[in-house]
Amino acid sequence: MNKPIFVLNGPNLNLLGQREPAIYGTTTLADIRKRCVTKAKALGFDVEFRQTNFEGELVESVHQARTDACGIIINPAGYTFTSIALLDALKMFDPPKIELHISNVHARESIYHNSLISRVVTAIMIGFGADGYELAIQAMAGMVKRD
Ligand code: CA2
Repeated sequence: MNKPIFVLNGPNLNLLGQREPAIYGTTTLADIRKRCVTKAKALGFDVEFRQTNFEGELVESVHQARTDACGIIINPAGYTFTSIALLDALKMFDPPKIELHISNVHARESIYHNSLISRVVTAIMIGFGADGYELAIQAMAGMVKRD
């Protein structure tokens, strides 16, 4: 049995589905979690799904993933553009890692254009809305099986 896929979510994503539906859709994070678990199960994987509003907690989840996860899918939300601590933690995680954004960040204001973490991830999933999470699970399962 593979170790679980860690799906990590950063600040404010707990409010998904409650504001700005034109950008982020109407799906809640609880719905996304269910969809990830179902998709992963069909592919023979478990999911450890987390959300935090705290940078250090996100860093600690990445540390834990070094021993407990087969891969990381991470939507760091606002920390994407500010967190060197998260960048450093992800550098120390060797298995596959996917950066995910619900919205197409490149079609938005320039403050959302310069991800600090893109340079250290294996792949990026951007702009597919909530569906991106299931697509990322599928892609991650493929990468882990090939490893
Ligand atoms: O598109 C994404 O997934 C983002 O990572 C979301 C972040 C934003 O800073 C990134 O540029 C792109 C913001 C998350 C804000 O969460 C909300 C939750 C509910 C309603 C509105 C925003």
